[in-house]
Amino acid sequence: MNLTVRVIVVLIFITASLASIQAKADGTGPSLHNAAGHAPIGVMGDHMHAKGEWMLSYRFMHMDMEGNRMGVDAVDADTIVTSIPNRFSGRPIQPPTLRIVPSVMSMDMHMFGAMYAPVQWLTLMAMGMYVEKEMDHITYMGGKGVTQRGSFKVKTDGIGDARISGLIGIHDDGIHRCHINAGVSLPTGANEKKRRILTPSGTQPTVRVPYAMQIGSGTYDLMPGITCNGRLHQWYWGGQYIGTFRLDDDNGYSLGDKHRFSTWLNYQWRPFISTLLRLQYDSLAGIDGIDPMIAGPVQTADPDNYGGDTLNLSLGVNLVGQSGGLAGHRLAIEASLPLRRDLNGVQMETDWTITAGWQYAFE
Ligand SMILES: [Cu+2]
Repeated sequence: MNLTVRVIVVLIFITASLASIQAKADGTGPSLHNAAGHAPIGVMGDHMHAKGEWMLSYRFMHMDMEGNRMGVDAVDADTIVTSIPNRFSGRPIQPPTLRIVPSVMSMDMHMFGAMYAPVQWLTLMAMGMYVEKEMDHITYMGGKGVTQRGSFKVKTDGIGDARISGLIGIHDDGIHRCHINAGVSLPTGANEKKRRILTPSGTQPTVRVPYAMQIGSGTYDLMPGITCNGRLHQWYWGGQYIGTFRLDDDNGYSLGDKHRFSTWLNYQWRPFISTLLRLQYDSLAGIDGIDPMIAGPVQTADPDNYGGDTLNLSLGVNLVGQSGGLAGHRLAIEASLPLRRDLNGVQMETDWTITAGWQYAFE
């Protein structure tokens, strides 16, 4: 993102935040104490709290990827290593095409959150996370052909990027409620992790792993957004936009800006249980720049093989405790499947994601 666009985004963000502070929200709306009063657990910053109310939460997210795709079409490993050019070709020992292919990847995220409303129109939110990633690779022998040399696994883990947000109420008419999400992401996650790999010539050097296997973005990100919820009888619905705009770069690059649109429908069968349906559309730009320490005949080392558009469908269940020791506790689960993926370059494809979480609201 160029500087002018960044400045404009920052100005819009500040103006919207200040304007919304004027329009203080008040009154009642969807209640957090019913199953219908919550968005799917995969949505962050979906609700505000009443003045003086706290919430602690833990979310676990698992993402599973297998196989590769170019644009919207699947592509197999033999085709990748015989036809996709290696952008580092021409440097010492770099073959003309890719020779290492990621086959399976999984990511686990443990997210710890806290929310507090110091006043009725503002809820503060902080989130920390611990991330674990695993990627299996197949290494092909030498500079050409489809003979495999072997396989290797890369594992990375660590504290991810921290997020701090203010949720500012801008509208409440008893049925509909809207707030601004004013968030920042801090570069607390590592982006210089090194691991041992297997090269086409059979050596096993320890190198800086590609962007996909790093834990943090390396950058300060602005995360502006808007969320609206509505409720009528047993039905609850909502929508959210959250952007991620990289404000700087680190090690010569920044990850792509992201736009995420989510919309959900929630039906409450009993006050303690509801089922949910959600559509999520993500538009992620490619990596801007390049880390000079990341190079190799593998798709993940090339910044052009990042970003794309995905549309996911999710199903979820919310359970909210109604009385006694269970009051204020929510347990929820959400599973997502991709409906459409249009990826830049050649990339692994996400097959499914599951998010489970616990939230506890108290005064
Ligand atoms: Cu909350």
